[in-house]
Amino acid sequence: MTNFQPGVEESVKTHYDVIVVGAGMGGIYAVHRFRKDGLSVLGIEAAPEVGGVWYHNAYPGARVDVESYDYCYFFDQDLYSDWTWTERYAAQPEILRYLNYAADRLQVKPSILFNTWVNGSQWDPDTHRYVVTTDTGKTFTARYLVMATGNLSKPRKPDFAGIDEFKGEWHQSAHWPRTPVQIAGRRVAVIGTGSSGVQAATAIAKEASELYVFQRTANYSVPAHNREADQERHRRYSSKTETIWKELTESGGGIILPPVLGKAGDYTEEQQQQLLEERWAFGGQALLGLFADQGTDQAVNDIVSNFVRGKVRQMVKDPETAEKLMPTSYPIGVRRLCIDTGFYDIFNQENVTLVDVNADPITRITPTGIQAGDNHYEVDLIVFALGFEAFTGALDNANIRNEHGQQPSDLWKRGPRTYLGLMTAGFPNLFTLTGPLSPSVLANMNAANVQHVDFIADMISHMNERGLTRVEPTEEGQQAWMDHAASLAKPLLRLAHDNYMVHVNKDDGSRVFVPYSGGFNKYVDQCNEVVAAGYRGFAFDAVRDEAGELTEPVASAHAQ
Ligand code: N01
Repeated sequence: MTNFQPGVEESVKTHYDVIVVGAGMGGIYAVHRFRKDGLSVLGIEAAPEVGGVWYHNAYPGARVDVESYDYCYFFDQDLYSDWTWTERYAAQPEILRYLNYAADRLQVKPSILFNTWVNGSQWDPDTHRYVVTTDTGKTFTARYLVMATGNLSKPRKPDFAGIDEFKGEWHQSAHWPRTPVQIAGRRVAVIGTGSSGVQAATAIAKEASELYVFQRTANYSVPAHNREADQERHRRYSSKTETIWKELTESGGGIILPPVLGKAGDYTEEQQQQLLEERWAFGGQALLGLFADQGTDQAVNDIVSNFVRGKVRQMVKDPETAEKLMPTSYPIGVRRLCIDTGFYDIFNQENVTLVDVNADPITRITPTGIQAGDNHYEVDLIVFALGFEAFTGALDNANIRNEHGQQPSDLWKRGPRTYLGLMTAGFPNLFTLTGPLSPSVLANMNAANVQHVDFIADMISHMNERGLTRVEPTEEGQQAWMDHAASLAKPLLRLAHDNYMVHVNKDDGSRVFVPYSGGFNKYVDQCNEVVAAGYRGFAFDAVRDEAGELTEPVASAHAQ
């Protein structure tokens, strides 16, 4: 297969204003926005087509857990209104179609080099450019490097003993093959019960002859109540995309959800239960934003956690299985809430067995199945849904080096350090979309990506209008952001519980909560304040000649 989409081959040149790595929802918008600003842009994508995680996570049952109407681009009214969602929570194939639709409409594909891995990015301090190399042997230079590679995009590899001897088929949920995988009539194991495992198991249970769900930590899951898309709502949004976008940026998660209803103590016990029932019936993330103090007060959190445990007890007929499925090791909302479409019900099916990995640890994969404790489970197919090397995995892949030969993760040994989640001190002109210390996994990824790209594009325009060629956070600016983010995370129950969102320093037990926890709305306000204060916390410079004069032309205004 060619590495070039039609139109690229003729136009490929070695230097660009911006290289955007990754062609998921962030990368697609980035290529569009930078190009619209009159910049020369090259997108580089490892996959043969756009989509990013929505290309790779093609496992059965994969579906968005933010309502479809909110999970799309709002910057172009026609782009919004000309698309029709079929489901309230779109499934992966539909999202991939949507992203292709957007990429085609915006005509970004010709600016993207597909089937190409970035395997090195070296900052050149003399020219203020990155030298970007690829696995196809091509080298490019770019003034700005924008990593649209996602924060949950490098899956953890299964490293179980014996895996190479397995005679059946195995796949990772996050690297699902493009060729159909037979499920019907086969004995299947799903290992992992985070959002991916819960979705995969629910879908696989419908077809497999036997399904073994290997659970290490029971997670809270609430029903999506997925149904046909609300076309009236879509029409309403279509007629006022700017207003809806404003609402998203004024919301805590970049999602339109029922509002927080004050503290739990404002209500009687009976009212609390009534409200919980209403949120359960609404479905999805709404349960997390009910009481203002459920994320900080253990007793209030218990009310919500116990409510969900009660639901599990009602839904799962076998009391022993129900007990194992009830999360007890952490408060609700501390880890990502799973949003399901009948997950608990599958355990009432004859063909589904829950395997408690804590009671019976997986000791090895055998040629015919999985050995867990004293039990051997014969299977034909294993699905690994083991999570991701969150936040840093994809960045490390690109082998980005500053002038001292360091990668960002070399400076992040005690937890990621960034300014606004967008840049990290020591790495000029390198931008990360949905990076650590931005709302990232706590916000609608689409909204966050668009906001980040707009911030970066405006900053580049600001620089071009002044002949500036280098930007980097100051140590003080970055530290102030880290302190601000840490102070917001400090009272949260979630800081004390291990999962991919918390970086724990083993020597002193100190913890960094990696996403920005102040809410998408507060984050957007902070970004706007930084800009209004003349890009407070950033230091700019320019390539100068021996006489100290600027060498780059000053752009009068950016193109439209
Ligand atoms: O990954 P996870 P995920 N033996 O890290 C288990 C987003 N997402 O891919 O909890 C046995 O949550 C591990 O066990 P434990 C969303 O942001 C969104 O499911 O570590 N088990 C856990 O159960 C989500 O938060 C959607 O004890 C092992 C599981 O593997 C994020 O992606 C859909 C194990 C990993 O869970 C990650 O979700 C899907 C072992 N050796 C994902 N190692 C949407 O709907 C790990 N596990 C948009």
